[in-house]
Amino acid sequence: MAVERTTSELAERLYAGDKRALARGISMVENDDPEGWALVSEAYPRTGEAAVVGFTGPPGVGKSTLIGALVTHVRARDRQVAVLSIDPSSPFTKGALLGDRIRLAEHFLDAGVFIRSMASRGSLGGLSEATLQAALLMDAAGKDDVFIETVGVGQGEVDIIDHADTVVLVLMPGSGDSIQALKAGVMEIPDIIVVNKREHPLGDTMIREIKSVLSLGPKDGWRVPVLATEASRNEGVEELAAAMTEHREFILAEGTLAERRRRNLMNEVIALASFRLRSRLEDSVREDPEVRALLDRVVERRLDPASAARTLLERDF
Ligand SMILES: Nc1nc2c(ncn2[C@@H]2O[C@H](COP(=O)(O)OP(=O)(O)OP(=O)(O)O)[C@@H](O)[C@H]2O)c(=O)[nH]1
Ligand SMILES: [Mg+2]
Repeated sequence: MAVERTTSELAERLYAGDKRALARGISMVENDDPEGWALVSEAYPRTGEAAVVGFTGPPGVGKSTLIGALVTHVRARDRQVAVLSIDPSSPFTKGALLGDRIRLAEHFLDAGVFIRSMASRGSLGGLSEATLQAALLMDAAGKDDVFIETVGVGQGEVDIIDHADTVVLVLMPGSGDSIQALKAGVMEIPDIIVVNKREHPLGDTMIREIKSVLSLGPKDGWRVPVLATEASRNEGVEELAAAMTEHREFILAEGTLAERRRRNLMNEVIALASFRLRSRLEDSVREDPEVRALLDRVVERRLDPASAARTLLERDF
């Protein structure tokens, strides 16, 4: 007889911090498996405890190395940690995951560390959806810290960052991408800015440039610190960890954390609902002759697009 595994059994294992249960739950949500959604729904009341930090920045600036160093730092304080790296599957970052395996290698065997990568565009029609579910499961599994890594230069990374309590923008000196990120208004996003590879000759210049851009305006009363690190030698990592803690304390004290989470969760519900509506609509366009006939009438100029859309929305689908 096959062993029956109910969602609840899986949930119990998840709460106990079982890595395999967590891995399985994440795979289920990644594959849009209803059991995965049931698991998240069961585990949801247990979430909200983890400190979720998003790390974003151009390819190759040292995000993974920095996260690896931070993992060591938080483990020394006996905190449980999960790392979620979003693989953008871009030609520029080919091999990034293999690289992460190496950079995070020392942590793979640690029972207190869970490391997972996810494709940025999954079956769920967007990165944020599966990512949030994965982060929730990590939270429910008792992780104190959840670090999310995502590559970004412009606006694309904003949605993933929407799930973080604290956003760390990582840049490096002498990189066109980093300068572009500075100019692209990415400055609106971060709570902390890190210039990694600070040993680079242009390190100080970069820091000065960032500070002058920042002086244009504070963010919600929080002064965005600009830190310099050399992640590969563990330099400046203590200071970064301290800044992360300080930011968390600040948003907790100011009530910004609650506000931010409320906004993010509302956005999430709307995003989920829109995504589901959209796929139902697309299904009906494919499968429903009435809908196809409606679209044909638009093509034949007998019905205008807005009226057709209104008719579509009035239907039960
Ligand atoms: N010189 C120097 N090299 C570093 C430093 N930190 C990381 N590196 C190196 O920079 C390269 C890229 O580091 P990663 O940590 O993979 O960078 P990443 O931002 O995660 O890269 P992607 O995930 O591909 O976007 C690796 O070869 C690291 O060893 C640093 O402080 N100084
Ligand atoms: Mg990386």
